[in-house]
Amino acid sequence: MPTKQKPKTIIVSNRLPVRIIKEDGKLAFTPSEGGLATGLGSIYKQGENIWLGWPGAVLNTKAEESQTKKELSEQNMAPVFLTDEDIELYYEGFSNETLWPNFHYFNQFSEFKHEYWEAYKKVNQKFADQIIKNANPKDTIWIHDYQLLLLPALVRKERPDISIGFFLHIPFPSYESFRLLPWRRELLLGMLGADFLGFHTYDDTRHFLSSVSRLAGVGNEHGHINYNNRQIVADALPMGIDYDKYAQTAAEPETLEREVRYRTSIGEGKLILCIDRLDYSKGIPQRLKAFEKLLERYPEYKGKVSMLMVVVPSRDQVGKYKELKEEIDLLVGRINGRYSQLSWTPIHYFYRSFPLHALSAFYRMAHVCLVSPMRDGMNLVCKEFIASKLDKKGVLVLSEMAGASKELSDALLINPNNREQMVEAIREALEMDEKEQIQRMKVMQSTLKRYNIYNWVDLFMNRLSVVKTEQKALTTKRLDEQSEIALKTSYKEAKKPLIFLDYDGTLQGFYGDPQDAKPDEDLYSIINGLTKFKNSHVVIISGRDKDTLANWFNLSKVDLIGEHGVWLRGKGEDWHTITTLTDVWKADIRKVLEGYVARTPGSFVEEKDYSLVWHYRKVETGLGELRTRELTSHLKYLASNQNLQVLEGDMVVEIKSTEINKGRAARNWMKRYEDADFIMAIGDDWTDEDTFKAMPPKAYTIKVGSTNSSAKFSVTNFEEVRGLLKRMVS
Ligand code: GDG
Repeated sequence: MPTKQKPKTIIVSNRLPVRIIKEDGKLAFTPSEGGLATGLGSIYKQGENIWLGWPGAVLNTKAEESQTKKELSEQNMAPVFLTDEDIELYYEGFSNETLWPNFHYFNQFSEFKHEYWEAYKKVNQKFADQIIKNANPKDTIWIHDYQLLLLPALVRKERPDISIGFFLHIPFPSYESFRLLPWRRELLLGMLGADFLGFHTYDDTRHFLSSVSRLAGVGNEHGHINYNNRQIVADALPMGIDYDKYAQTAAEPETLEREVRYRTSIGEGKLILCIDRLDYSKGIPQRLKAFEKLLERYPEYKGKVSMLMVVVPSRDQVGKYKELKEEIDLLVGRINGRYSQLSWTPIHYFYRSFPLHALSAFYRMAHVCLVSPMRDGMNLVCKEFIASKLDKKGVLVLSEMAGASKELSDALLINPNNREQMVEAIREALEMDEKEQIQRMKVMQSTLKRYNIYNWVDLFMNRLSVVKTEQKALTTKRLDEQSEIALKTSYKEAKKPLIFLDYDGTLQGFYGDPQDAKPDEDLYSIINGLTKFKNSHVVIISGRDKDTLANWFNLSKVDLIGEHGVWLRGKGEDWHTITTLTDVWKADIRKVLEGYVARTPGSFVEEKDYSLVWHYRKVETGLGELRTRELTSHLKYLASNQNLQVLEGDMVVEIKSTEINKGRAARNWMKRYEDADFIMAIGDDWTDEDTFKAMPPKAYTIKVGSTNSSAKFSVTNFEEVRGLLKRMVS
């Protein structure tokens, strides 16, 4: 493993931004500058940073491989070599025949083949091995797209603390589509190896979070997922384009010359421009049919309006793509055959790609840009069209199924399945007055200028680094020998110690029946030891109901705080409460909970004075977690306007008033013992986080279990807590 270098960034994607051409047994390397490559250029070309991926050709000899390695390393790239079989099964197979259709809601085309899956795992591991060879623990890794969904977790396994970002360029489908994949859980757990996950739209993010919650049993709070003691964030970060590059290209002499040339050959009629890769997700036949309908319904456009359609060749040897190509050829032939005039062709159709200046000339010439995919992660063509419109004249007709529609609400938005609507939108675009065209274009241009590709790259890297910093802040240090000595010293020197102890999971383990978790002799003797030590005040601060606590600790000289802070009682005193509370909400929520009990064998409802608790410790593994997800989203909806909070504890979901929390009660109790000169709080679940946060800076706060906490220290389990408490008084 390389060490002691400055931290670097490693970009990882299936393809490197390079083209390798084999000619007469020689290899030639040319950069392929797509939008992503341009944006990421500001990163991977710096210092020791690299871009890692497949170079785009299968190499046959070791000599070819070492030449490729050498030449690419001069351009800050590192190759991952793939075989013909890898490409066939991992790339064309699992990535493009399984994931692509599923993620674009074309499930009828999705192939579920075991050999594809095996190859996908194997190639993701190949990528992981290359990363591990290159990566230091302080490096940042940014992984791109659906071909590498397993990669984040594979890297995480070998480099537990490294920063990993992931961006998905295609849609993340709704749970209802994603759940159809036989390997759905493995794919999600693979993605959860990342620290920050970016998606083009809020809907993609929402779909991802819902799948994580339902399939992996891991919930989230506003996109923050706590998984394996790591705080992961998922968010929408729509990708932009290199705006200035497209605006500049549109003004270059080569573009203007081309425009003149093309106009001379096709005449001055209005143009509807469409540019896509050959793919069923792009809605090409649907769009052709809409254009045919337009000519049928509005014959005045004959001879005056043409469609300029560029379809970039892709996978046309594969069955479904071959069929699509044939369908497009037939439709274009039919429409042109039916409507062509000697001086006018309805559809100018090109099945090939063009250089950038030709594309730019097309963007300039187009009166309407028709972007009508059935599904598209983002779609950059529509953004490039807008950036190229220097005179701000032209109209974008955009499918609401493209991610870009969320940003470009000044386009004419259409549902690509609604032919009538598409026809009328094209007509509206053709007839729109110039003032309105300019008005709409202005708004879209200023959005795209601001949220350009460079801004996107910066935002992504910043978010990732913030997530990582927050993670570190939340990672609690283990209570080691030295810290324990300091704790004991300050305890022994104190005159008035105050100790807050949570009960379940902190002083006692968990039992199927919560009543079985009553204190044992060992625990009583620990508590008695603590209460006898100087003028100690020991407070049991628990979610338990007050009667149980009173019953269990009747003979101990402890203060009690029950129901997460509803009820408080100093030793020898009566219970009192610090808030005026109502429980009228209980009847409605109880009904909901009982519905879940009926459907979930082993679960039950506990009623406390001011809260209701749904317990699922005895429920079949997996089912309880699944129901919890369902129940919490159901309850959050119900609770939002009733001043209630829904808390997830250890195998419980608790509903109570927002006014109640342990922090508030602890603060109240600290006022009572204002002269306390040693304060300690120990707890295991996230209701105890409120206690930790209420503590003064000098207090010792100790989290039991995970290390993800705002407490200062952590210990592993309740046995360790007991050990510590015994040593404190010995
Ligand atoms: C994925 C997602 C998401 C097209 N024809 C020619 C040509 N192009 C260029 C366009 C544009 C790019 O190809 C296609 O843009 P997409 O947005 O469709 O991007 P993809 O990489 O195919 O797809 C997509 C994107 O990732 C980014 O996250 O938007 O939803 O599927 O830049 O200009 N370029 C040239 N000649 C052509 O004939 N030179």
